Amino acid sequence: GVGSSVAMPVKRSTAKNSFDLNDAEKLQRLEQQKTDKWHVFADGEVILKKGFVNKRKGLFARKRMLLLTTGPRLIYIDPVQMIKKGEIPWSPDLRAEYKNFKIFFVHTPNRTYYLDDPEGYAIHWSEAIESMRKLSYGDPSSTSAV
Ligand code: 4IP
Repeated sequence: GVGSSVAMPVKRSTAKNSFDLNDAEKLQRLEQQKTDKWHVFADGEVILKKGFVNKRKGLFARKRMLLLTTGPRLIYIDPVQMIKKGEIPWSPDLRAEYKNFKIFFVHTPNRTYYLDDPEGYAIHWSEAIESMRKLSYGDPSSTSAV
């Protein structure tokens, strides 16, 4: 399961995974989230996972706060200037892959994002993103398997 990578588990027997929030749960989570300093960047979505990552582009890496939210969205923020810098565009073709404990990639049709989690939770990130993809767009592997 994906429970280990999620901060706040959701108690609902019918949920496919803990990112699968119903409307009431979403409202409750949004209410709780108002005190979170990153809430203003979440565009009214529920933050499902957040953490500092280094995003490499060219020679340099920039420290960013990465938010995985409902939507789904992947938003990154400059934590010094407190400015939203961009988003990793979601599509059914997005794939997350981890290289090791610190390094993971997010592949999109037009770009691969090179990310590293200095705390060593790269696996959690890639699993959370993959879970969100399957929840949002379906799991191609599950139709043929089992
Ligand atoms: C920048 O390098 C930062 O890495 C930007 O990241 C990145 O934009 C720029 O790539 C890249 O040139 P410098 O800070 O050394 O100038 P961020 O936006 O997080 O600050 P994105 O957002 O696209 O990764 P370009 O190709 O987008 O300009």
